[in-house]
Parts: sequence; C-alpha cells; structure tokens
Amino acid sequence: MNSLSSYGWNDDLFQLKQISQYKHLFHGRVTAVNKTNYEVIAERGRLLCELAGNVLYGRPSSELPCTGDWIIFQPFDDNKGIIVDILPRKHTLYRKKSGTVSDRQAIASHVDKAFIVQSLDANFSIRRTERFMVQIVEGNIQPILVLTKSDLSFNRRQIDESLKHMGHQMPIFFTSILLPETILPLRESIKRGETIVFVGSSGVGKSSLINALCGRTVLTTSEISKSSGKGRHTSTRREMVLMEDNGILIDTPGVREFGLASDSSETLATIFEVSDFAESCRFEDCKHVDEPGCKVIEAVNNGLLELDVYNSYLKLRKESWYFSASEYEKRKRDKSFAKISEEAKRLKKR
Ligand SMILES: Nc1nc2c(ncn2[C@@H]2O[C@H](COP(=O)(O)OP(=O)(O)OP(=O)(O)O)[C@@H](O)[C@H]2O)c(=O)[nH]1
Ligand SMILES: [Mg+2]
Ligand SMILES: [Zn+2]
Repeated sequence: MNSLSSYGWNDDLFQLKQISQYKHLFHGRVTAVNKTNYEVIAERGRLLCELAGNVLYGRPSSELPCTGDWIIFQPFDDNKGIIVDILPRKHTLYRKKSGTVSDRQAIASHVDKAFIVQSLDANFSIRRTERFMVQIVEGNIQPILVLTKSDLSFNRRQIDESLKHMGHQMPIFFTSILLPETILPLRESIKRGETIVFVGSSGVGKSSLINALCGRTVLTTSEISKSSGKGRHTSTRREMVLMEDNGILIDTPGVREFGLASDSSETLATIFEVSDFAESCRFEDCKHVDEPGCKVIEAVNNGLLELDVYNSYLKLRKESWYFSASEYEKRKRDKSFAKISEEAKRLKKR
C-alpha cells in the first residue's frame, strides 16, 4: 500500500473528484503513457489501464490522459483498470504538435514547476529558453532555469549577459552531476508533493539530473560520449519518478521543436518587458512594428530594449498569433461540420 499524497493527491483534487459522476470509483495518477495503455499509480499499487469508450470519443487528442493526469478508474483483474473519467486539468504544459498548424499536445499536467534544462556547452540558447518560458507561464506553471554540465568549461560572463532580460524572472541553478554540492540546492528547492516537469533538448542531461536528484539510477541515460556532444534521443516517453520523501519528477524526451500552442500576446509582453513601454504608445492597439509614436520601437532605438530581444518577441508573437488564428478557423470548421451531421441525422429520422 502506498499513500497517494506523496504523488501529490490533496484536498483540492479530492474536491474536483466530487464533481465527477464516477466519484464513488477509485482514483489514480498517470505515471506514463504507452501506445495502447496507461501506467497508473493508485492506492492499490501500479496498474495498467485502458480508456473507456466515453472518454476516448468526442475528445481532441490533447485532452486524452497525459503523464501527470489524475484519473478515475474501474478496476478489473489484479492490476488492470478502465479509465472512466479525467479530473479537470489546472496547470498543464502543452506544445504545438509538430507537423501541424493548430493541434496541441499535452506534455504533462498538474505540474507546479518546470525545469528548463540546458547544458552549458554549445547547446545553450537564450532563444530556446524564452520559447520554453512563454509556454510554461501560459500553462500557469513556475519556470526555473537549470544549466547543466557546469564541470565543463564555459564562458560565465557571456551566459550572464545573454540572460540579462530573464535572470530576475526565474531562479537559475548551475549544476553538474559530477559535483554533488551543485545538486543539493536544487534538491532542497523541491517541496514534498510538488510536481516538476523537465524540458529541454536531447542530450542536455535531463534524465541524468533526475537520477542525481533521486540519488540512484531510476532512468536510462546515454553513454558518456566524446563525440559531437549532440543528443541521441535516449528517453522515449514522458515518465514520472518519485523522489524519496520529496517531489514528483516528470522526465520528457528531448524534442527538436517546441512550438507555441496558445495566444500568448500578454505573456510575451510581460516576459520580454515590452509592457512598460507599450503603455505609452500613441495608439492603444499599437502592434509595435512601424506605427508612429510607438514607444517600444523608440526603446529599441535608444538602446533600452535590445534589438535581439525585440526581434525574438516579434517572432514568438507572430507564431502564437498564427497558432490561435488557425485554431479558431479549425474550431469554426469543426462546428459547422457538427451542424451538418446533426442536420443529416434529423433528415434521416424524418
Ligand atoms: N560532463 C557532464 N556530462 C553530463 C552531465 N549530465 C549529463 N551528462 C552527460 O550527458 C549525456 C546525456 O545525458 P542524458 O541524461 O541522457 O540526457 P537527456 O537530456 O535525458 O537526453 P534525452 O533523453 O535524449 O532527451 C550523457 O552522456 C550524460 O552522461 C554533467 O553534469 N556533466
Ligand atoms: Mg533522457
Ligand atoms: Zn507600440
């Protein structure tokens, strides 16, 4: 028997469960998603679950269970179950599904913090950090930057310089799995019952860091490689690991692209510190591109806002507009399709 409180079960979730028509059944948390089933931890232990038809149909794929979701299940056999309901999500990390224009994919849910993991070698990219941060803040999740492989040589001044506009917006940790004293502060920052998702490119050391935080090998990592230092996509699924007496860690496979999956205009203006300037623009609906009296452009010209940062802001804003416009179009199409099939059904009945 285990206590689900170490997996984050609390009063708020209990209240959410009461809304479900299946509140009399058992609850559990999805610890990993496989092709045809879900791994779930429940009071009775570990289970393999499948989805009931009513959960599967009529839901976009982004709303099917993901790692971190709390679900309600009907047990059968010793360690099997059917998922009959999903508790409403609160803090969820999404990204744009690659190869699509407006589909999103849920990476992890009921997440308190997200560790943006970057290694201090050639991988470090402030532009990638910004991108992750926007989507994390959009998901109502606290971002934390973890810079790994600090045992390797790196240019600290250059890193500090590029982080200037973000540094005070989130805590930053420098870590190395070879230096236990750098792991300890990170471990101490994690509270019991807190869920943390690890994101970052392949090969930056996400799984290695989780092993270091747990003090034992719970996840497979790639062999130490002297070659290019590029990632090899060692982890292949989003998987939950429990830290002894501490938090709940969700490892994710490194992804090549992490597209924005929300209309993030306001978050972008805040993160890129454009809002203060934008308030004094001549036009209330100023887009800060080429309008007269634009204080954002003025700030760029005066050197108060870095050109690279401004360009990055415009690029991500365009991406998020594009996503939400396509999503809106898609919803409209889906709605009219639903109307047509309703109409067809009615005609058939006559
Ligand atoms: N020098 C050094 N190497 C590290 C450190 N952390 C991880 N590595 C190495 O980096 C490589 C990649 O580590 P992983 O933990 O597999 O990386 P990952 O981010 O989980 O990669 P994916 O699962 O492919 O997304 C391995 O060879 C690790 O040994 C570190 O702090 N210092
Ligand atoms: Mg990994
Ligand atoms: Zn403006």
